[in-house]
Amino acid sequence: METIFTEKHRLRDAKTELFGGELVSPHERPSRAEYVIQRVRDVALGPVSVPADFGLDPILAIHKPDFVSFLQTAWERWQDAGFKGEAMPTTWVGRRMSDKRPNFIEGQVGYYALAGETSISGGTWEAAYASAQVALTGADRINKGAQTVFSLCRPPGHHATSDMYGGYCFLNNAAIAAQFYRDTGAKRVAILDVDFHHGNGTQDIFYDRDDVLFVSLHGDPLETFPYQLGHADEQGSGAGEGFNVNYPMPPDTPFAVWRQALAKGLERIAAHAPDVLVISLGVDTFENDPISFFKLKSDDFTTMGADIARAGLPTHFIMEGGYDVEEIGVNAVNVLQGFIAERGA
Ligand code: OKP
Ligand code: ZN
Repeated sequence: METIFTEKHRLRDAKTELFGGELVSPHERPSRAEYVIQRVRDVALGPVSVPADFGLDPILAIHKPDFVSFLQTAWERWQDAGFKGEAMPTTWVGRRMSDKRPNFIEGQVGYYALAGETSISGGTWEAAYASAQVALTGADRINKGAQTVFSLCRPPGHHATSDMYGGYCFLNNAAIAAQFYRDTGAKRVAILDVDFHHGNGTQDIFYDRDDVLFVSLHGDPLETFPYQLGHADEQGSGAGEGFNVNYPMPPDTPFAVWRQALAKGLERIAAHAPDVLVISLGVDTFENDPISFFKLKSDDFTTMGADIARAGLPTHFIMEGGYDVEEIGVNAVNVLQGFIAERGA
């Protein structure tokens, strides 16, 4: 299996995350990707390639132009305003308030943030852009006939909506790849999100569409981030009715239970008969993840990869979360090795 990776992910290196009322060193840190690429090399998973540049157009097919301009300029404008720390929201578009976009950067940060933990720092846009290109390059490989590919994206993407960032995400890499497949000939795409957290951004982007099926397994949003989306009764709207499938699960869910939801999700995906399957691959379902509450063990990730392989579809793995940093390489690559054991490299 080929891995797409760029060192440009290091440009996303914020100093602060708002966590429990403190500014802490971010859970989503550069060493995450380094542990994963090291493991890819240690087990000789396959070739590692740098991404090509597909430009802004496939990003703008998902994200609103004003949001992209905001991400491109936010750090500079925040500094120009004289603020000393990293850019973080202090205001919100609360219930029954105006949806008008403020002019001043402080107000714009609040306008475009869906959560407050994620600071914008120098290099964030450049890394997010490169991460999207890693996803697009993977999609291009599948389009050229690869059965599978691993886009080692960082920063992650599944919380980002068409016009909001947060939850460590800026551009929705999986959604950008899925739309790229549609725009290059695929009739139907399925996205399976196995990250511990609900992929609220991906759900929101495709909620009224029947061409991109979204299936997500995640911690019950009544108990964990992103809190305001991911319930089982969110099934799509309009033409998209029935094309959004959520499996929220409670604290301490073990793999045996999680795997039953995976089986149901894969059945729904088979019924959709997609041309390609995109996996939002978070490994924060791990038992020792510091911010999550499922109980998967390292070997379970191998089984997960084999289960996904048996769907028999061209499969594009896109890296999302996983914060037990020293184990993230083993756990993520276990999924890929489980896939290969079933289907070949
Ligand atoms: C990004 B991805 C923990 C608060 C953490 C943000 C989580 C973002 C997860 N008490 N909030 O892995 O889905
Ligand atoms: Zn997550």
